[in-house]
Amino acid sequence: SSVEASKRLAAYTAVDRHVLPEDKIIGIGSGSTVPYVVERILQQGEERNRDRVFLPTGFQSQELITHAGLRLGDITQYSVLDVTIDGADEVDSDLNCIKGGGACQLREKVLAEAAKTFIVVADYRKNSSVLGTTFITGVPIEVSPFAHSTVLRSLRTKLGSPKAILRMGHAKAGPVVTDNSNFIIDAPFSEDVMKKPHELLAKIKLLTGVVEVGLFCNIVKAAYFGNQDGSVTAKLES
Ligand code: DER
Repeated sequence: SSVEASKRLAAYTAVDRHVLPEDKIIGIGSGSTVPYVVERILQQGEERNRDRVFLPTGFQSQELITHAGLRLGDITQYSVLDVTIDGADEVDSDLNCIKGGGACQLREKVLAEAAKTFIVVADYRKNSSVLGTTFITGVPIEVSPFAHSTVLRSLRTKLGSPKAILRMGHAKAGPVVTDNSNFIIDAPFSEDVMKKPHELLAKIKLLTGVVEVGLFCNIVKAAYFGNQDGSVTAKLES
């Protein structure tokens, strides 16, 4: 389908431009686009990948790395990564992202911030101008289970997200539990609020019990979107 082809296009372009021979410590994100990133890195050959190490952003990412026969690394061994590549749920015109559709945003943001270069790869559906217009289920917020009801109440009554909701499992009774044993709240906000994601991020982060917020601001160096016509759109840090 053209969505999968566009994911592959974005991933291949990003790897070709940003995973260079000198890049050895590489962060691998989560979701359905990053498998194409690993696919392209494998095509660089065993010789090139022999002395590289790959850091995962969660269980799914770890499985992707180990099943590809690539060497797994731990963030505690490396304080800086050369490059991290990850997907996103939506990217606005200033390279701010909503992330956390896969409930992995805590480790994703750690590896994104620890990298010299953080790159987003996505299909055309994620290419947006204002956050919240294509990804409409809300900002994913990882919370301590103990505090989930108090955080929900604050979001609904003080931060302007009356429809904030605890993310429930589909093939699992009860709420989704993250790789860090926390819960996820999805909190939709008005378009005006989403036009200033940095301000919203700061407000949500201050709520007691919030572990991490799926708003990535001033972190992305470049985002690549595969298009239905086979072209690639690049949004670059200005
Ligand atoms: O949860 C995330 O932020 C992931 O990166 C994910 O949402 C990206 O999704 P996709 O690559 O499967 O579209």
